Amino acid sequence: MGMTIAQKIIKAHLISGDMTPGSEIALRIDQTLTQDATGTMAYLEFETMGIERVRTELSVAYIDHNTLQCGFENADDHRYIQTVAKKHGIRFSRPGNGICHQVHLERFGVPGKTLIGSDSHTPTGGGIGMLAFGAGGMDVAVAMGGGAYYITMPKMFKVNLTGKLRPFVTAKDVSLEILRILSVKGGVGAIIEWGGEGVKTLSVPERATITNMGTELGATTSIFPSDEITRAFLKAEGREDAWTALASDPDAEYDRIIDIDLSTLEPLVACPHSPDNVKKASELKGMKVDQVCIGSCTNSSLMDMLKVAALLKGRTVKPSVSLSISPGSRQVLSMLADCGALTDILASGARVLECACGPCIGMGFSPNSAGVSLRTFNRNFLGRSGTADAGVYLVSPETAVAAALTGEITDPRLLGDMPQITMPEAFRVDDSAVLMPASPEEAKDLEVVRGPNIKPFPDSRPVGDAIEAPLTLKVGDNITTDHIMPAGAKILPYRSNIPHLSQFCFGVCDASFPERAKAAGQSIVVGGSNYGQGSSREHAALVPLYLGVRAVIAKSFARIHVANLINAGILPLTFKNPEDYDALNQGDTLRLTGIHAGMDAGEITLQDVTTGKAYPLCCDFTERQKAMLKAGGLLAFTAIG
Ligand code: MIC
Ligand code: SF4
Repeated sequence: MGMTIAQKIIKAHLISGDMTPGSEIALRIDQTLTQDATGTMAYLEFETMGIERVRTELSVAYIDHNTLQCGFENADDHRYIQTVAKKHGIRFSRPGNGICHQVHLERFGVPGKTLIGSDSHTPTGGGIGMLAFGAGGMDVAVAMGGGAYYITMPKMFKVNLTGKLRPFVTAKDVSLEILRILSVKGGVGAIIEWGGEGVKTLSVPERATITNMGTELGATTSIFPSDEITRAFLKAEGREDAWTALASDPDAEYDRIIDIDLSTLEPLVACPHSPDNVKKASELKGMKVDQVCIGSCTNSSLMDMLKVAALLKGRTVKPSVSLSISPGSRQVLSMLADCGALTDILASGARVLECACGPCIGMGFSPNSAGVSLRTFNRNFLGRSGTADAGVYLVSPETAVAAALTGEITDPRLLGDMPQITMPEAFRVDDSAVLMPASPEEAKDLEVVRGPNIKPFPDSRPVGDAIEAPLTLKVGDNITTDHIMPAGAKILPYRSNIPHLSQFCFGVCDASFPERAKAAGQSIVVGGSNYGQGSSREHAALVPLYLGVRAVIAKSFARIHVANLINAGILPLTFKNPEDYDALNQGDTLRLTGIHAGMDAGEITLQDVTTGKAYPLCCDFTERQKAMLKAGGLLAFTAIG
């Protein structure tokens, strides 16, 4: 039988396991990336493994999230990451060099290679034909040490593209269309391959916009073929030698095929507070807009920015709107400056921010009270912007410009003719902001600098045979990691300080949770379906661990989060009968007994001591996961092993 692109890369990297969907497989990882908000933890974890030098082909540490330095914390973290990277063989992308996914695509992505990153949007690399996964920091630490990355062998979905996008309809609208079709849960357990004739009409940055937002579908990852368009992109980056052709076999089989005719799409908008709440821009026409933000790892490529500059040229941003533009990388920003496009952007009245995540993760530029913010980003979860009552709408750069100029949601096709933008034959290559690691000899004497913000991570404990604890928090469906462990300018600087972070745990849902959990000593959390969707931040497991959470019971879990819970030694269980969720009440005392035998049998009984009722729970763990839970998480397991 023929193979899909992903199956071919998996086969070439398979260390163990059977490539049948649902089985656990172990993959060899060629490249890793970290960003600063998850990187400090990942490197602390790597250090505990006692390995002198990374064993990957390439590992890069980016500084792009925590760039607002309002105190010593972020600067200290940057210094720690810079020194730890230099010592252990990791390249260091300096603050200001750009957003990890954009820079990695430009400078390091290689078709056919595997990449894991401690950031959920690592699948952006699928735009260049990499098999790229978001992962928790501990998994990245293990991969840096040469260990395997374990995933459940996914199903294969194909999106078959035909036709060509019409002017003002973009790759972002393709991402929103697939979210409309599949929802934020529709990609769970699947790799999405993009194929068909329509693929030939999309540039690498456009493909990367689409694979980037595959994360919002819950997909394991997304991937495009590597073809002549990929080759031209790599050539323009001065890296044509990194190119190889990649295509699925004509008789490859897919579990699901979705057809999209690009020529029928329209400008779309994802409304608050979920990326799959999609409407047509024309349906929202006239809605007043307070703020527009252009950038993020979804839409900050040179092509995006050139289009934005061309549309803004000679026009002025409406006085009632505040417009921010963050180019994705120093390469993008310097090329905008070289060709004069930056001057057009500035002349329009836009505020140009540094090449970083910025407003996307609430690092500045929070909207006004009850504000309407149009963003070219990938997530619009409640509270993520930093303003609790703001409404964030996700759009393409073209739709963003239309709103900035008119002050309201406007179909961008009303802006007139789309200026012709072509991809340059050569990008401006300057890797001087990527610092090389020290040689192994030089590294021996190097000191890793640790500021006072860096606190040890919480002690995990082995999962025992019984847990009796109160249900300290019951939450609903689609709880994101932004609910569990919010980010933003006030909180993000403490990513290396779990005790401090713990005060904000579940702050969006119930600000009294941390106190209640601490008072209880140990507790259980109950959630609905798709619990833990969104980011890869392992803090959404480490902080509950610190607060004494021993088990999370949900209708279903998101992939990266469930791995992070197991890595932290927290027991994730699912309801055998989802309706049992309704019978549990916050405050009830819950009891789990016979946990070890239950893990082997695949089922554990939950007793609600308060109501006297019992419910069956599923625990479908692999032998490795069982051993990890019994050891108290991945680090303890690695130490024992
Ligand atoms: C995000 O977009 O939510 C983040 C911030 O990039 C996270 C990582 C983090 O929380 O540090 C992600 O997507 O994994
Ligand atoms: Fe940064 Fe936003 Fe992309 Fe996350 S989604 S990596 S915060 S730009």
